[in-house]
Amino acid sequence: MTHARRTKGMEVIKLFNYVPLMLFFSVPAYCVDLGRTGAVKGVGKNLTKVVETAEAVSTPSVPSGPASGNPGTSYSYTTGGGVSRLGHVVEYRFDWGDGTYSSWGTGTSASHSWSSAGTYQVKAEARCGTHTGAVSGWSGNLTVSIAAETVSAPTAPTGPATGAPGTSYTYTTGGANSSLGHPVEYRFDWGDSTFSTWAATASASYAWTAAGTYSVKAQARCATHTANTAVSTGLSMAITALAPLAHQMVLIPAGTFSMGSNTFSNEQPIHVVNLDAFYIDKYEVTFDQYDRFCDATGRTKPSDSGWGRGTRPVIDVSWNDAKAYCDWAGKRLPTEAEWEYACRAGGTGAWTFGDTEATLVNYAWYGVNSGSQTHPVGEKTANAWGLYDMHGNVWEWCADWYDSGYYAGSPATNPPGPASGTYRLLRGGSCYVAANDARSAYRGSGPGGGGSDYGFRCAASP
Ligand SMILES: [Ca+2]
Ligand SMILES: [Zn+2]
Ligand SMILES: [Zn+2]
Repeated sequence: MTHARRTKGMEVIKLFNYVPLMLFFSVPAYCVDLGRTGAVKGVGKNLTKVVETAEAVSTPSVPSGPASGNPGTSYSYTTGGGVSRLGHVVEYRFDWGDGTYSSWGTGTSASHSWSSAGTYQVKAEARCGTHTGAVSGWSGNLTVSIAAETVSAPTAPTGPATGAPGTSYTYTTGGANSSLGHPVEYRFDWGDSTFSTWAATASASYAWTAAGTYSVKAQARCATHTANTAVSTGLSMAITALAPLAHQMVLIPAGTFSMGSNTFSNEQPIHVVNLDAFYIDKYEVTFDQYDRFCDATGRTKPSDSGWGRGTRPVIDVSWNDAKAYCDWAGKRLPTEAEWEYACRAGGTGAWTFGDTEATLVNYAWYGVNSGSQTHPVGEKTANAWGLYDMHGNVWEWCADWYDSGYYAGSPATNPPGPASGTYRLLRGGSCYVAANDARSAYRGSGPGGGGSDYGFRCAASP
C-alpha cells in the first residue's frame, strides 16, 4: 500500500468533479492496494489497478436533544459522524418530522420550534459539501413528544362574602401553575362584566356599585402564552345596601354647657365648657355596620355573646377597634366633653330628661329592664336632640384618656382630654348597670380592651 498512489488518485477525481471514474494506470512495480476504494487486476510487471473513487458520505448519528417539549419553543438538536470518503467537508441537515427540514450547513446542530402538539421523528442526514449529490442515508430517529401547555386552575378567591355598595373589598387567589413551569398571571372576574388587570400578584380589590349577588372568580394564564388560561370556582359575594339608619348622624350645634356633677369626686368640679359644632351618630354603631368593616378589612368579627347581631350595637370591641372603625368610616370618636354635651341635649339633670329615675326605663336599656343583654338600637325614646341609647345599652368609648382629676384644670373650650394616660373613657352605662352609673355625667373607664357591654358611636367634624 502506498499513500502516494492514493493521493494522486484523489487529485484526478477533483478534476472531474464527481463523476464515477474507473482509472487505469500503470505502475512501475507491483503495487497492491486492496483497500475498500480499489481493486487490483492483472498480473506480472504491468499490473493494472482499478480504483473506484466515487464520493460517498457515511450516515450521521441519531440526533441528540430534548425528547419532549411544548409548541412554540425552540429546541436544539445535534448530530455528527458523517464522513466523506474523499475527506471533504461534510454538511448536515435535520428532518423535523413535520414536513420541514433545517438548511444544509456545516454545523452539527440546528434548532426547531414545532407549532403544534404531536409526536415527531427527528432524523439527520449528511452530504459532501462539494459533491452535494453525495448524500448519506437518514440516521435513526429520535422521537420527540410535543405537548400543549396547560395551566392549572387557581384557588377560589378568598375574601368577603357580604358587603355594601361603594366599599372596596380585597380578594386573594393563587396556586396556578404552568405545566411547562412558565410564570403565571392572575386576574379577577368580579361577576359584573368587569375584571381586574392581569398581574403577577394574586390579590386585587374592588368596590361594587350596586346591590346584587356576584360570583367572584380568579383566572390564571401563562405570562408568555397568554392564550393558555384556567378559571377557579366562584365565590358568591352578596352586596346589600345598609339600612338607612346606619348612616344617620345628627349635627350638634356649637354651644356652652355645664359639664360634670357633684355625685362623685371625679365628676367635679362642675365647669363650663364651650364646644364647636360637631356631628354624632344617632345610634350606637351596630353589628351590621361593624361586620362590614371587618369584611372589608379582614378584621376578626367580635363575639355577640349569643344575643344576635344585625341592628344590635356591636360589643366586645376594644378602644383600638372603635378608633379603627371610625378611621375606616371617615369619622372619629367623640371627645368626652362632646359626648356629655350630646347626651344632656340641653338638660341639666342626672339624665337627659331630668332627675326622675323611674323615667329612665323609657330612654334606656339598663340593669332594671334589659334582661342583662343588649337590644337593637333605637327602640327607646330619643333625647331632645334625636340621639338614641345615650343612656344604657352599651358603654361608649370616647376619644380621651381618662384622668379622675382632669376637670380641675381642663381647658374651657373644646377640651381634648389628658395628653396621656392608662385608661380610656367609657360613657353612658350599659345593659348591666344601675341607673346611677347610666347618668349623663358618670365617668366610666377601662384599660382599652373589649367587654360584652362595650360599644361606641362615631362623631365627625363639619
Ligand atoms: Ca349607650
Ligand atoms: Zn466530495
Ligand atoms: Zn407558557
